[in-house]
Amino acid sequence: MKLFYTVNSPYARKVRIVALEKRIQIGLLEVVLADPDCPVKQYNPLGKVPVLVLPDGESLYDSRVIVEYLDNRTPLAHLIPQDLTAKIKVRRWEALADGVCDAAVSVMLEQRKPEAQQSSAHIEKQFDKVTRGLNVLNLDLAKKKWCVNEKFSLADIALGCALGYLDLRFAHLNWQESYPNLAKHYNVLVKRASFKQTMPVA
Ligand SMILES: N[C@@H](CCC(=O)N[C@@H](CS)C(=O)NCC(=O)O)C(=O)O
Repeated sequence: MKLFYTVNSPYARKVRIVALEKRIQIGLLEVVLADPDCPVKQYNPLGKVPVLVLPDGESLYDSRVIVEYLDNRTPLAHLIPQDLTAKIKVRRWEALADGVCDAAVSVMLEQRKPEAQQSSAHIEKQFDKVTRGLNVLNLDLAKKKWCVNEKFSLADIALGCALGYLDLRFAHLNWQESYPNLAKHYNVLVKRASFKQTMPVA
C-alpha cells in the first residue's frame, strides 16, 4: 500500500496517524500538488491528497474512507468504535474537525492570492466557521479526557490534526487562550509518538 500525501495536509496527517496507531505499514509518497506532473490526478480525479493505493491498484479517497479502511484492516485497537451510537459520535467529531480544516485551508488559499484579488467577505465567512467550530469542539470536550466515551479514538486524532493545522497556518489566532479545554487536550495529544512523527513543517 502506498499513500500520496503532503507533509502539511491535515487530512493526510489524520491518515498517517491512524496507520501509526494501528501499526500498519504503508509506503509514503510525498507529492507537490502544484507540480504540473503531480501523479495524484491519476489516482484521484479530484487531484487531492490523501490517496491510498492498494496492492491491486485500486485507489481510496478521501481521508474518511481511508481511515475506515485502515481501522478495519486489523482488529488491534479500533479507532472507530464498532458500536453504532459511539461510531456516529466519533464521526461527527471528525466531520467538525475536518470542516474547521476546510475553512482554514480556504482562508489560506484566499490569502495567497494577490491582495487585489482577495475577498475579505470570503475570508471573514470562513474564519467564522473556524471560530464557531472551535467553540463547539471546546464546549463538547469540556473536561473530558478523550472526546468520546473516555477512550482514545479517531475523534481525538481528527481534532489534534485540525488544531495542529491552525498552529501551523494561523499561529496569531492564539486559539489556546480562547479554548482552554482544547489547549489541554492538544498538549496530551502531541506527546504521542504518532503525533510527534507527523508534526507539520513550518
Ligand atoms: N475531504 C478531503 C479533503 C482533502 C483536501 O482538501 N486536501 C488538500 C490538501 S490539504 C488538497 O489536496 N488540495 C488540492 C486541491 O484541492 O486541488 C479529505 O478528507 O481527504
